Amino acid sequence: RLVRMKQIGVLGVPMDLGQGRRGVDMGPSAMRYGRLQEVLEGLGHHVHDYGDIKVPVVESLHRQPKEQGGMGYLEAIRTVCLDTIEALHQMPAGVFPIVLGGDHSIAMGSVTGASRGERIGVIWVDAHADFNTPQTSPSGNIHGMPLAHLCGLGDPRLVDLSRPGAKVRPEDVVLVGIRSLDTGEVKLLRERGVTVFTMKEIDVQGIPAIAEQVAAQFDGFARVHVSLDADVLDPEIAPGVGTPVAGGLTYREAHLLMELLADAQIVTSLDLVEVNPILDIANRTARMMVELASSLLGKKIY
Ligand code: 5AB
Ligand code: MN
Ligand code: MN
Ligand code: MN
Repeated sequence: RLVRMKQIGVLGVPMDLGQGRRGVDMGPSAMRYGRLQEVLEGLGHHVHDYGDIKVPVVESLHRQPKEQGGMGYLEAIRTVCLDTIEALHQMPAGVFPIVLGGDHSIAMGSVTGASRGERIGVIWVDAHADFNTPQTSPSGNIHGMPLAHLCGLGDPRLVDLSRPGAKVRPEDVVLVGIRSLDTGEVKLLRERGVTVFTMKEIDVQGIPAIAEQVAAQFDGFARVHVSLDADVLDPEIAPGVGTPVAGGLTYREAHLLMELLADAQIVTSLDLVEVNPILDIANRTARMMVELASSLLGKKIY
């Protein structure tokens, strides 16, 4: 089958405020350097790069200590997410947005912006669920909280971005590749009825069966967003991440998931997040993310 040509809008969000390790703000540069635009144009798509959202430099901000009730850089993250939503709303309807992180806290902006105020399915491909609230978080790092906030749980300043309340229904969320959960997250995910495919399910059922269930769940949805965290990949093939967890997706498992989602023709927007070039080896992780985007966007070798 021929690739259906898309208008793709690339937006960089060089955010590193959601976690403690420096370098993840360079993710957008690394993926652009990894030839994202050329690769997608090579598939026949039209790509427009909207540049980067402005993110304050960490040294210029005052971090409130956790014990004083502060949550790191919450206000700055909130502003960046609002700007991300605005930038996505500026893209013409029908454009397929690819949002380049940055740490995963950007997804509160990208998913909200991509939803354009309507129902959206979310496929969260990650070693982690990112379903902590400020109350359950063991680290206080906001990159471990975006999905909970999208589902309406946690700090109202992050829940009520652009309009009050949840942006995503928990039953419209599927997690894939999970292998590290905090106690509070397990409880919340169960209570809210989120669909969770851990690495165990991937080992037992295989990617094809899981991709089929995901496609069935989102059949008929006008909008489905894939949020791809580089740490879902095995650290052996994707060393450039701040929170590596052993036992991740292999090269082929990750590509097959993207290829089968492409075949299902359900996905309408994408995040590529958590690439940290400082921790990487010769930009391997960024290039891997570019290749995965290419598989999701219809690359066929035969
Ligand atoms: B990532 C942890 N659950 O909340 C926490 O990389 C890790 O966006 C979060 O998936 C990892 O700090 C966030 C321990
Ligand atoms: Mn994540
Ligand atoms: Mn992760
Ligand atoms: Mn991470």
